Amino acid sequence: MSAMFPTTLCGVKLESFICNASGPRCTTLQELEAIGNSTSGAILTKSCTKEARDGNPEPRYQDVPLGSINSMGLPNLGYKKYIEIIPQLKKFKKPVIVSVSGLSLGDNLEIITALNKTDVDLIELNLSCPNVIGKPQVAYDFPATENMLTQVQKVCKKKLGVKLPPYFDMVHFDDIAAILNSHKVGFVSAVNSIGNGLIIDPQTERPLIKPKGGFGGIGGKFLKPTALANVRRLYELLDRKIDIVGVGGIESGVDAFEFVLAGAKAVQIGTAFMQQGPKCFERISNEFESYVKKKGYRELEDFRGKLKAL
Ligand code: OXC
Repeated sequence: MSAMFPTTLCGVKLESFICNASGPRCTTLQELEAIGNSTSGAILTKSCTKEARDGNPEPRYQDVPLGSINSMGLPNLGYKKYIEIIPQLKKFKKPVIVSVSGLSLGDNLEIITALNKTDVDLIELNLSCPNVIGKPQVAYDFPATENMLTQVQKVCKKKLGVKLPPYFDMVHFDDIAAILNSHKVGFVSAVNSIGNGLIIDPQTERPLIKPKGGFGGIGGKFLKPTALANVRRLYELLDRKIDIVGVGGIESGVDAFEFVLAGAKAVQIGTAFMQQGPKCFERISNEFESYVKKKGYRELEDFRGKLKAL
């Protein structure tokens, strides 16, 4: 195993800055243990809700040459189960992060209050799932996001991060950054999939996935430029005390390098992890190591955020 690049997220130490994204292969204890046994810098769970969910009807995930489309609909074991297995996950001696995606403000408050009493290291509050039928993405509604964070910070005793959707307008970057800067947020994970894309199979004349007439979250290569732009703009706008985790289309060491250059302190792997399994963390880490060594860099802080101007 080659050298890993350590980092911190709100003061919590990660042996490697390359971690799994919430979503693929992180729902069951077995899947989470496989992440524990990999070089992923943390174990991040599937977003949990108050009750267990089966999620949306299948087919609900498809790979395509430029990435993936999914409309999983938050299938998960329910937060109580994740609380029960935290002690087993802590045995891997890496930070355990629970992703929380309650279907209402009240659900989020209940889940976070329960997590306060556990050994979880960090909470990632997912305000950006595009696939729950009838539920808009909270983080596209700025007053709702403001209210959510105000209420959550009243109860949350753990270090809290927020999983953001991709933003596409400069004004929206300003709006979300102002909200995040005025609340007790320790990190942001930018970004979730691009919501409500449609991929059609011209042969069968049908969409690739079943839920919502084929509309789903777009991940992988399609997403990388948008994700990089979100990381970069948030790096410019957020108070330095808010760490940024880059996620969106990272499949190589060079991709990870670009995210750190844009300002990310850690990166998460979604589609590539889904496609390749837990070995992808070590491969991306090795590629990253040889790339930055060639450049003469020794640690992330040598180049983090230092994107050059043209
Ligand atoms: N983003 C999420 O936040 N959740 C999942 N898909 C996605 O793209 C899901 O469960 O649907």
